[in-house]
Amino acid sequence: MASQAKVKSERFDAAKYEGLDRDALVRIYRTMFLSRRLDDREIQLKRQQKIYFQVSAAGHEAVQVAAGLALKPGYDWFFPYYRDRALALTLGITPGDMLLQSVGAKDDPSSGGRQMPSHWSSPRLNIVSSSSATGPQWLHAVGAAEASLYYHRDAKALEQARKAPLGEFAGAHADEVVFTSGGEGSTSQGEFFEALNAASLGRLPVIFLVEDNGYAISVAVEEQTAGGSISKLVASFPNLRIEECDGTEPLESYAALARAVAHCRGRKGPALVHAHVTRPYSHSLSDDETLYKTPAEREADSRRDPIPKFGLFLVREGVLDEREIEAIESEVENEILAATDRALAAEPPAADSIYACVYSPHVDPTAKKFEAAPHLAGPEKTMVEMVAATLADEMARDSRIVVFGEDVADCSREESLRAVKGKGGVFKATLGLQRRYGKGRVFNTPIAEAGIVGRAIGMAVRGMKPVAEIQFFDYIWPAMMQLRGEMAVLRWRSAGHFKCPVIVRAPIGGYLTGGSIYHSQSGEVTFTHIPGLRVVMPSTALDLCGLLRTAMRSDDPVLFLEHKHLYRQPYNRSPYPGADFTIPFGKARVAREGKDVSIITYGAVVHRAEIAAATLEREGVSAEIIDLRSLSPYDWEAIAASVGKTNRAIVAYEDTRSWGYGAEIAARIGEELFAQLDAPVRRVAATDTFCAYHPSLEDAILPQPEDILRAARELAAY
Ligand SMILES: Cc1ncc(C[n+]2csc(CCOP(=O)(O)OP(=O)(O)O)c2C)c(N)n1
Ligand SMILES: [Mg+2]
Repeated sequence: MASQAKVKSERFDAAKYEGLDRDALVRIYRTMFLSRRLDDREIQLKRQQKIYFQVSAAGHEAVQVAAGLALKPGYDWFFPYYRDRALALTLGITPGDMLLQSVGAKDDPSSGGRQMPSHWSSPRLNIVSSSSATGPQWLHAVGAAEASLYYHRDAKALEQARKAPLGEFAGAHADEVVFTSGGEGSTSQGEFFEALNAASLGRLPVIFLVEDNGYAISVAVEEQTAGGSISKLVASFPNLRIEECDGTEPLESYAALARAVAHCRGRKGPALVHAHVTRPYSHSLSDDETLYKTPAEREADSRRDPIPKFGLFLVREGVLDEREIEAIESEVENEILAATDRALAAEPPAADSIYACVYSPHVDPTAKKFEAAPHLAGPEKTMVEMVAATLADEMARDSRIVVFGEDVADCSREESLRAVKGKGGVFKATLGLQRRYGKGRVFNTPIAEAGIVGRAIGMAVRGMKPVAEIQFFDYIWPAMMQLRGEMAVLRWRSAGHFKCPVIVRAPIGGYLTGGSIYHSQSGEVTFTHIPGLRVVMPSTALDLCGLLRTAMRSDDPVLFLEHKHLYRQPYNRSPYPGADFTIPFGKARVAREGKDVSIITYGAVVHRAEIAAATLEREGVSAEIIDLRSLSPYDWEAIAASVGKTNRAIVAYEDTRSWGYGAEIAARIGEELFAQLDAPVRRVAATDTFCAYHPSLEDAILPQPEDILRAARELAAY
């Protein structure tokens, strides 16, 4: 074979090779080989305990290199998964960068030693840091594609994104597309179907690459996917172009991807490429596939190994001879050797680096600059009216803001707007916004909470300011993976290269008389427990306005909790305080001054504490009420100052008592203010049950003024 004549460049017929020239064919071989040998090297390093985890791309290389060649790094956007080493190499991540992540080096450019190997991230190449979860990335790609179309329509929004922190990476090209990939197992997640539905509905330029190796760890595809084929299963999605290919064949894969890319660049809708690949190295080093795959099956797989197959093809076609193949391989070995030496000599991260990039280093929402005087004008507004008023003003100032969720628009059919009053949310919190700003900025989504938050993440990564609504806090749970595993973590896991300043508004809480189990939930503490996430919960219309605006002007993800019971109360109204009114996060409001007992509270319990305090006053006990309004960060100084004065503390909250928000505050008071206490710290909270439908049960379950009164009397008499 060595004697076979090499095809001279001038005689080379690219048309025979899907339009790829000789250099591209050689590059494919080299990159596939490099990827495989990097996997081999990592496996060796793991066995020597010099790295701590390994997951390989073995068997997937051909379709990945093909995808890299069909797309443009730094132009298109990429939301890949943990098996995409050959794709990452094709796009421009270097072997050196990869091995720095494997050893967890301080200079690991993807995560600074925070993420496992094979979790690449590069703002320069538009490769967005991924998590280890199977599925969330499908939705991020959808949101990112929505940003592509949005920026194309609204140049001012893009300009504002460019001026914002990390704005140097904001950009948009008229025909850019968004790529995302995953294994066939991860298509079983609801997030996959939510993503396909949204992409198909919006005709979004997303390429979904399913790398089907037939197994999700040990679960075979016929037990994973109804009918055994994901491309057949989703064949009826409108506007979705489907390509199926042998993902171990680079040229066939390239042709399939090129057609998918052309469909997306032409704005005809999304595309799904279903590539059949193999997985010769087991799921990861922690897995041994001989436990569940027969020798015959493994043997059949090995005959499909893309690397020897393509090497042989190139030699047969006269593109390379054996000597040239050997030269490429030895060059690759040397490159890996040098990169390994550098990685093994690299400095580990410093222990004190752990706190960097939990939150934005660029905007501090607790800063003094967010302290603003209200310029009250106009009639009193309820808390719910204040939501729409604040959003409306801020949307005028910031073109990057979009508002979406279930029912938030005024009317799905824009042409009907003239004939109807409009819905504007089930609580009317977003009433009139679509009428004013159009459907491009205020729109309904399918009932898919993970989809709402996942899409918001994709938009925020691209520099937009999504304000997503979860219709009831009780229904936030389908989005939990997106909130906890993605939104809150993105900045930290990418060592500050990506950010995710999404605002998630969620009406919360009970005292509704009939709200029952599924319309009365609290649960804020589930979220204050999450680093990286700000959690805010105003109890007055004025605070709502100031805090919501701060949320939109800050640079971190914010869970903005709006108490439903407080939406239309007469006692917390306020005239509009002006289009620049902000309140810093982490600053409590002293709702009532007192000297005998501190009631630390927030949300709907503030007013209950006020009722209790009025009775206490008549009994000669002066209660101070601290309305925290911002739950994470919270105002420890205000708590300490109050307890320092009264020497008695009650933490009153609507959530279930045990493991609740009050546990943390009470513990800290015990730890840091013990010497100043004249009585034990008391918690007043809901019973450790769910919230029931019958009003008498709801009364018994949720904390009432009498409960606060009883606790305060006991403490005063202690
Ligand atoms: C949400 C979630 N559930 C479970 C896991 C554990 N897990 C990691 S990989 C994997 C199998 C994924 O299979 P597939 O999507 O086919 O990708 P492959 O690894 O085969 O390329 C599982 C179950 C996870 N990472 N995320
Ligand atoms: Mg699989």
